[in-house]
Amino acid sequence: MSLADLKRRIGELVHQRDGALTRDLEREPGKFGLGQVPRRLLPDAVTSVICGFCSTGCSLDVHVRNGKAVNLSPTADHSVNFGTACPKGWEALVPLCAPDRATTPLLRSAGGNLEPVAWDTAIETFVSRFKAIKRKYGDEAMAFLGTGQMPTEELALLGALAKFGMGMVHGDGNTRQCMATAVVAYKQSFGFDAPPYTYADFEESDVLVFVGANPCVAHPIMWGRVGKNPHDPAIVVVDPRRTETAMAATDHLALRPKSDLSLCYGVASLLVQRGWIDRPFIDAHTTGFEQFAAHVAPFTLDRVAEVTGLAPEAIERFAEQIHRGKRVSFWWTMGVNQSHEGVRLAQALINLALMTGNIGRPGTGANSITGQCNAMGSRLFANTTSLLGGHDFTRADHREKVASQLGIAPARIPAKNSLAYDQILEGIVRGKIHGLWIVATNSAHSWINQADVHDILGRLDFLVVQDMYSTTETAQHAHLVLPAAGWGEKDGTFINSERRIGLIKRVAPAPGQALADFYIFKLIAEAWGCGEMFRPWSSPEEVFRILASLTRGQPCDITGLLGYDDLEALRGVQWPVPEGTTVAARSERRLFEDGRFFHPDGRARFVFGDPQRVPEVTDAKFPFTLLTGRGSSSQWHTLTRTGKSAVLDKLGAREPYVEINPVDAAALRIAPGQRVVVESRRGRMTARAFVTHSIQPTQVFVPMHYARTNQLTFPAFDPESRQPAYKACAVDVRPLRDGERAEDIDA
Ligand SMILES: Nc1nc2c(c(=O)[nH]1)N[C@H]1C(S)=C(S)[C@@H](COP(=O)(O)OP(=O)(O)OC[C@H]3O[C@@H](n4cnc5c(=O)[nH]c(N)nc54)[C@H](O)[C@@H]3O)O[C@H]1N2
Ligand SMILES: Nc1nc2c(c(=O)[nH]1)N[C@H]1C(S)=C(S)[C@@H](COP(=O)(O)OP(=O)(O)OC[C@H]3O[C@@H](n4cnc5c(=O)[nH]c(N)nc54)[C@H](O)[C@@H]3O)O[C@H]1N2
Ligand code: SF4
Ligand SMILES: [Mo]
Repeated sequence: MSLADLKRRIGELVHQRDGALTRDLEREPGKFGLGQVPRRLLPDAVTSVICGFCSTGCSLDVHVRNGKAVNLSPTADHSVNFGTACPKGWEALVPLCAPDRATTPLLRSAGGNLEPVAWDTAIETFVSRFKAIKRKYGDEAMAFLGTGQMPTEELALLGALAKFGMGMVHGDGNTRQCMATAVVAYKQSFGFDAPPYTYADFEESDVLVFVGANPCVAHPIMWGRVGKNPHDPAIVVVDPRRTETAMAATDHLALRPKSDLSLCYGVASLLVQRGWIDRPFIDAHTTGFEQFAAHVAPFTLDRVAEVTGLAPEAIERFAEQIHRGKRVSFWWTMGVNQSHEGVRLAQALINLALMTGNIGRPGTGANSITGQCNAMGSRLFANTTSLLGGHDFTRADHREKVASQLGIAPARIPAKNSLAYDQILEGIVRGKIHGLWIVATNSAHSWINQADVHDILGRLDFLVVQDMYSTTETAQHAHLVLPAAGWGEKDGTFINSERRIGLIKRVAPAPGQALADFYIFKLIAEAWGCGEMFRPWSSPEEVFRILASLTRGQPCDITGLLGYDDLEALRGVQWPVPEGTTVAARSERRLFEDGRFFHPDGRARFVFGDPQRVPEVTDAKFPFTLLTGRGSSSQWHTLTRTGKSAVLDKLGAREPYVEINPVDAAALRIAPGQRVVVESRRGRMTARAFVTHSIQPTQVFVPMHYARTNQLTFPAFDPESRQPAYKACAVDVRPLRDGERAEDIDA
C-alpha cells in the first residue's frame, strides 16, 4: 500500500469511527427505547453491552444521548446478572474519559522522549522496524503479547495477522498468567479446554467447594448466584486466608499455602477407602481410576493433616460432605492456577468430581472460574496456545482445515507451538527475540519478578505498546505507542466463564485519534503487504462469521450462530451451538450431560502426580510466605482503568498494604496502620500494616494492584502450563529502620 493510500485509509477509518454509533442504534433506534425497566435517566436510546472487566459477563444497559453514552444500569432481564452489577460495572464508562487516554500515536525521539506522530508515520515505523528485524534475525525474532480483554474478533485478527500475515511464530498473552493451568488440565483430562458448567449450577448444588477462589471480591455477581441457592448448601472454602468468601462460607479449611494437592489426594484416598465412589460412572465414563486409587493410597489422614496443618477431623468432615452431597460442585480460580503444581491440582479437583460422579448433572462439575472478560475467547481464538477455533498448530490436518477455510496456503500456518510468555521474555534475554508487540496488557506491572521485566523490555530493538492509556508502566518502555479505543468504543464479542458469547458495542466515540484495535490491525495488514489475505475480515461481524465457520466439528462448534443478531436476540449463547441446533433465549446449558468426554474414546482421564517442593521456601532471613491476589471488588489489576474512577478509587485502598497476623505484628512491634517494609530476595516495597486475623501467622498478603508487588514475587512456573506461581514466595516484614526513608525503599 502506498503512503497516499495508507493516509486515505486512515482518513476513512477515523471518519467511520466518528460516524453514527452502534449498529443497533443505526438500524433500529426504536427497539431500544423505554419500557422494560425503570431507567435512572431518560435516554435517547438504551442498548445492552457485556461488561468489559471480569469474566462473569454481566449485561449493562447503556443509556445513549446525542450519540454518546451518558449513563448505564445493569440489565434486568439477563440470565447472568438479573439487574445487578458490581462497582466496576456501574463505573464502566468513567475510565473512557480519563485525561491520560492515548489520543495520538507516540514515537520515541532521538532525545528519548515519546512524541506525538501521525498515524501514517506510526504505521510506517511499525512495519519498517519489524521488517528489518525479520530480515536480519528471521521470523522467530518477532513476538507479540496479547490479552483476554479484547473482543474475540480483535484477538483473532491480531493472532492471524501476526502469524499468517507477518510470519511470527511466537505470540502469547496475559491469559498465560491466568488460565493456562485450567486449559492444560482440561485438555489432558477431558480432551478439550471445556469448562463444563453454567451459572445455574451455583444455585443447584447442595455442596459447593471453592478452592483458591475469592468470588466475594473477584466475581461478586457469581457469588450473588450462590446467595440465591435455595438448598441451604454447605459451602466449603479452601484458602490459607480467611477471605470475605471464607467468612460467608459454612466451612473454611485454612490450609498451609501450596498443600492443596496433598489435601485433595488425602480426601480421594478416604473416599476410596470408605467406598464413597460412583463405580458405575467411573466404569462407564473414565480411564485410569485404578492407578489413581493406588497413587492416593499413601496419602493417609495423618500424613495429610501434617502437611496441610488441618485437623484430621476437618479433612474427614470434608470427605463426608462430598459423600453426602447429592450435587457437589468444585470451583477453583487463581489459588489453584497460579501454583508450581497447578495443573495437577486442577486435575485433582477434576478427579474428585469424576470419582463421585459429580459432573454433567445440575449443581455439579469441576469448574474453573475464568478471570478476564474474554479470557475464554482468547483461549479458543487468539491463535496463541491453540490454532484458531481450539485447533492444534502441530497437527497437519488442523492446519489444512484452517488454511482451506481461510483460503490461505497451509505453509502460512506455523507447524509448531509458540513459546510461552516466560520463554518469550527469556528469548529477549538470550538475544533471540528483538521485536515485541504488546497489546492490552501491562506486563511491566503484572508479570512476575519485575526487576527482570524492566531490564528485559529495555533490551529490545523495538517495543510497541498498544493501549488505551499512554501512561502505563509498560508504555513507559515503548519505542512506539499506538492509541487504542477501549471497551464501549468498539464492537465485538466476549465469551464468559460459562462459555456464553455476548456482544459488546460502540456506545461512545474514542478520544482524539485513537482507533479500535481491529482497525489498527487492518492498517498494519495493509501496510505490511498482506491486506489481501484479510480482505474478507472486513468488520468484526464478518470475522465472527469466519470464526464460527472454523469451529465446525470442534467441541466449541458455533456454526449454528449466523451473526450478531442471534446473540442479541438470545441474550448471549453458550457454546456449543452446532448448525441446526435451536437454543432458547436466556437458556442455560452444561456440558457432559451424556457422559461423553472429548477424548477419542469418549472417556475422561484420571491424571495425577506427586506433590512437588514449594519453589522458594521460607528461612530465618525471609520467614514469611507472601500471598498475592485481588484486594477489593473495585480494583482491577494494574489500575489503569479503575484507578481513573474517583468512586472506585475511594472504595479500594489507594496505598499499598500488607495483611499480617496480630501475633506476628506484636512480635515485630508493628502497630496497625504503620508503614512497614516487605522485602524478598529480589526487591522490596513499603506498605501499611493491616493487622488482621484473616491471615495466618507466618503468612502475609499484598494485593497485586500495586506496581511494586511484583518486585517481590519469585519467578516459578507450573512445568506443564508455564503459568507463573504468583501465590507463594519468601519475604521478610519489618518496621522502617531509623533514618530509613520510605521513598528510598520504593525508589
Ligand atoms: N475486583 C477484581 N475482580 C477481578 C479481578 C481484579 O483484578 N479485581 N481480576 C479478574 C481476574 S483476571 C482473575 S484471574 C480473577 C482472580 O480471582 P481469584 O482467583 O478469586 O482471586 P485472587 O485474589 O487472585 O486469588 C484467590 C485466592 O487464592 C488464595 N490462595 C493463595 N495461595 C493459595 C494456596 O496455596 N491454596 C489455596 N487453596 N488458595 C490460595 C488467596 O489467598 C486468594 O484469596 O479475578 C477476576 N476478577
Ligand atoms: N502478584 C500477582 N501478579 C499477578 C496476579 C496475581 O494474582 N498476583 N494475577 C495475574 C493475572 S490472573 C492477570 S489476568 C494479570 C493481568 O495483568 P494485565 O493484563 O497486565 O493487567 P491490566 O491492568 O488488566 O492490563 C490491561 C491493559 O490493557 C489496556 N486495555 C484495556 N482495554 C484495552 C483495549 O481494548 N485495547 C487495548 N489496546 N488496550 C486495552 C489497559 O489500559 C491495561 O494497560 O495479572 C497477573 N499478575
Ligand atoms: S461482576 Fe464482573 S462482569 Fe459483572 S459488573 Fe462486575 S466486573 Fe462487570
Ligand atoms: Mo487473570
